[in-house]
Formats: sequence, C-alpha cells, structure tokens
Amino acid sequence: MKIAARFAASDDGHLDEAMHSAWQRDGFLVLENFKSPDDLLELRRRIDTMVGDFDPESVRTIFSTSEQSHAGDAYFRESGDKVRFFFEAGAFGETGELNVPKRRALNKIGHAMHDLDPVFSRFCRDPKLAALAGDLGLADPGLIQSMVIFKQPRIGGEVGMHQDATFLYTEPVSATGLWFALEDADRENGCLVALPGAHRGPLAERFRYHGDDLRMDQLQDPNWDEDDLVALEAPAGTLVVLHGLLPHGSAPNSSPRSREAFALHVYDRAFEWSDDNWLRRSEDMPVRGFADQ
Ligand SMILES: O=C(O)CCC(=O)C(=O)O
Repeated sequence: MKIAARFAASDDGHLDEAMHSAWQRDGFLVLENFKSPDDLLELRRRIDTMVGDFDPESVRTIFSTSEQSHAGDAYFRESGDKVRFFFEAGAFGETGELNVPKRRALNKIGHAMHDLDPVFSRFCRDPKLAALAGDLGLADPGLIQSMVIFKQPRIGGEVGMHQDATFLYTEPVSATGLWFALEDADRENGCLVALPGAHRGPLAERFRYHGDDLRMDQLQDPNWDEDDLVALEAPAGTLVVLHGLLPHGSAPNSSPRSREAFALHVYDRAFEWSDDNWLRRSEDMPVRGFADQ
C-alpha cells in the first residue's frame, strides 16, 4: 500500500496553495507537526487522569464500529453531550471479566470532551484550527464531536471503511474530521487508510434515527476499490484532515505498540444539521465554535 504524502504544517494553521490543491484532489491532508510535543503531553496526561478516575465496573459497554452492535445501547446513544468510556470487544474474557488492565481495555472515550473538559477544550479551541477551518471553506465551524481512539496493542480493533457524513450529516455535507496522532501511527499499528479522490463520490450510508430506531441506511452501492487505498502514516503531532465524504478507516492493531489518536469533528453551522443524526445534545449545551470559550 502506498503512503500518502505529508506536508509540514504552517505556523499559523493556514493552508498554502499546494495544500489547497491536495485537499481538492484527495479529500484529505496530512499536516506534520501541527501540534507540539508539549500539547500532546498535556492531552495524554489528561487522558491518563480520566482513565485513572474511571471505574470499569460502572459500565461494560462493548463498542465495535464494524458491527454497530452498540446501536441499541442507551449508553452510546446518550453519549453525544457526555464523556463516556467504551471498551474493546477483545478486552473481556468468557466470564465477562476484563482480561487486560483497564488502561489497555478501552477502545475510545467520547463524545463531548471538547466542551466538558478544559484541557480538551484548549487543545481544540486552537486559533490555528480556526484558521485551517476557514481555509477549508467552513463559514461558521461548530465543534460537534470528540473522541480519544486508543487502538490498543494487539487488541485494537478495525475501524471499517466509512464516511464521516454518514454519522454527522448536514445538508449540504460539511462534516470535517480533524484527527491528531498522539503517537506515531503507521501501517504496523493500524494508521488511517483512505481512498484518495473518492470524496467526490456520493454518500453511501446514513446512520440515523427513524423514531426511536437507530439504524444504518444504505443509500448507494459505494463501489470503493480497496486496492486504491493509501496509508495515512502520521508521526505524533500530525493532524490529518478528512473530508466528510472521504472513505477512510483503519486496520486492527496487531503490533505490540499502541496508536493513540484524538479526533475532533466539526461541521458548518451555516448549513442545516440533520435532526435524525445519532448525535444529540441537550438544549442547554448548544454547539460552540473555535472562539467560544
Ligand atoms: O482512528 C481511527 O482508527 C479511525 C478514526 C476515524 O475514522 C474518524 O475519526 O473518523
């Protein structure tokens, strides 16, 4: 598999012409050294504290993005405006006991740390990200979803190919993924993979409510040719920007190294947020922008 080209991030977050053309052509950008080692250290320390404070006995939801097995689970459904912890499917033994230490058992934390935690909020409300979002054409970016994705050594599960607009739909599509490598991500430990240029194709699926029923609707046969996948290898500190229609995913991590990442999703509040999206927030937590402290 080919490795995608990387750019050195600019000091102020703005995109140059070469970055603009790559974004238009590929539907993604890999920007090395967007975050400093100190930024990463602060966020990772905060994650350690949050995991330390979390009691795994309080909930045993198993999260598997490839099966959507959480779809009926209120713990997941109600996590759009909370900070919740989701386990790897392989983290439990037959008797339902954790078979790895808590720190190694988690699949992800989601989905509103950017609003509820001051360290995450600072990491996200970065003027460089606001500059970047403006250059991408987002007129009024709203921060809608945040996730720590652990991709644990040996048991870190696959994230199946998907488009972010499947989960965060606006009319027209404006969802944009801002994915940060907190550790080096490469083909061995399950870096992101994507289909360059396929963001110009249609939206294949929507994960949405029909009344109380949350399910995946197939809209189009996506016809994605996985032979065309490229690996978005990303040294720690890299920001990967993903167009909402870009098919992307990641392989399981069979290596002895973890591949921790943080993903922030934004959309353009100038467009209509679809009320049947899975992610819901209470009315007293309106979506905030980069400059709203
Ligand atoms: O981190 C990963 O492996 C997948 C992340 C992803 O698909 C996303 O942030 O949209």
